[in-house]
Amino acid sequence: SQLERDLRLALAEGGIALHFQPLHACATREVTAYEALLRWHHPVRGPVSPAEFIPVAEETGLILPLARWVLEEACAAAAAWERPCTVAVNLSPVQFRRGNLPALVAEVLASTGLPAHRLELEVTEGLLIEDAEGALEIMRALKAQGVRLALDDFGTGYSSLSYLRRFPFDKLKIDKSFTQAIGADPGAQVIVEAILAMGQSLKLRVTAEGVETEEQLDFLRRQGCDEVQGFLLGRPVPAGQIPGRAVVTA
Ligand code: G
Ligand code: G
Ligand code: MN
Ligand code: NA
Repeated sequence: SQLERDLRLALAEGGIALHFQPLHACATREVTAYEALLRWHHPVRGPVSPAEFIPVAEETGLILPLARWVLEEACAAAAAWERPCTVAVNLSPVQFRRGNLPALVAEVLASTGLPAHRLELEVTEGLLIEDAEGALEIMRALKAQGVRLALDDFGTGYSSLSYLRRFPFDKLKIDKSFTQAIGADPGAQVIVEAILAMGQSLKLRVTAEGVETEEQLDFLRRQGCDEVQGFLLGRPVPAGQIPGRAVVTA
């Protein structure tokens, strides 16, 4: 397709960028991590959302070189940040099926010098359902390297409590559709409370995504949520806007 050809060209010629959105400790609002998010400014169409081009990249196999570029960029950026916080990177299920992910992660950590514990990999529930055994093996290999694993968009898929117990996750990210219903939809609010209680009993950190109001933040803090992410506290920004480490010169 035309979109595929344009995407291939953009990847080769630097038309694709990573932006970073902060995650904050719920209690103090301190930045704990930044999530890397792909941005593509198409020369004719303008900004194209990853929600549109990631599926194309997955169908054509372009996702593998694209995902390698994302991991390298994100880890190199994080290694140069003034504050040594976590960088979160979204993964595609295709990387689990044929990406040799543990080897890629080891290679990129070594080449960028980023300590493994500062890298958090986000996966979605679909992955766990497609090929649970294969995914589990790869996740164990990643955990053995010391990277952290987060389950993204939690609540929108089909995963059950047994998935949460079986897979070595460190964190759950509550999908923004639930967060945004806080204060508006009592049904969704009950789901948020249940996810927080579940996370606490399974000793998982819980991040709420899509926090847009002080009311939502207040509710989440009172319910013991660990972390928040959303337009209220910070939008995704270009890499250059995050303070870098002072370079020591002789
Ligand atoms: O940033 P935005 O809301 O436009 O992202 C839309 C979707 O694209 C989200 O589901 C997000 O997880 C996904 N996405 C953004 N960056 C990446 C990336 O680097 N890799 C993968 N696999 N998905 C990404
Ligand atoms: O699927 P994933 O959770 O990785 O997608 C994250 C996406 O959510 C990003 O593209 C980001 O732009 C978007 N996002 C982050 N914070 C907010 C928010 O407060 N409100 C809305 N509507 N979208 C958000
Ligand atoms: Mn994510
Ligand atoms: Na999400």
